[in-house]
Amino acid sequence: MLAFGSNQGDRAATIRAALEALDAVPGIRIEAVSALYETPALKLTGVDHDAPAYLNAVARIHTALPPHALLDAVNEVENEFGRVREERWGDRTLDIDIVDLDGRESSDDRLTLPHPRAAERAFVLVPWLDVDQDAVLTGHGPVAALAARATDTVTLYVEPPAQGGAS
Ligand code: PH2
Ligand code: MG
Ligand code: MG
Repeated sequence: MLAFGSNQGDRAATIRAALEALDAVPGIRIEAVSALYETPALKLTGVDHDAPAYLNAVARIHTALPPHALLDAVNEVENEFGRVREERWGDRTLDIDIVDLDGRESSDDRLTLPHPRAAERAFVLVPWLDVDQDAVLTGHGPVAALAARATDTVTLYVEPPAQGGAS
């Protein structure tokens, strides 16, 4: 499972384009995508209602790539969409996190699986339920139970209609 977040620029367009770019990588197939959710920015100091809100989504993938090759591909797509690594948890055009890879548990200096903070983030758990109601987060239990406990708020995002066109 991959999680997408954006709180800068055209958030929905960026997430959509990133999904397409990843699906085009040999060895990665996007199998299912959640709805988009609008979520207040979570900073190291807590929820920051003054920062631009995020759009978040998750995608179920099938991949033939080993974890670090997948991470390389994900980082490349982040860079392609203008991600600049500055402040930790700072505003960003695109963040893609590997949340879970077939229940694998591993950790090194580049990648920890499952994602260490996924268990308490409604902005990951709620969209995850869209693509798999029975999902289980390795080491933490059913995603539905975790989502019920998470305290951050997520709102289903309905895209504004395109301007112009036929009337
Ligand atoms: N990602 C972060 C930090 N804070 N807040 C929201 N609402 N959504 C995110 O995806 C997010 C965040 C670090 O990756
Ligand atoms: Mg993240
Ligand atoms: Mg990240």
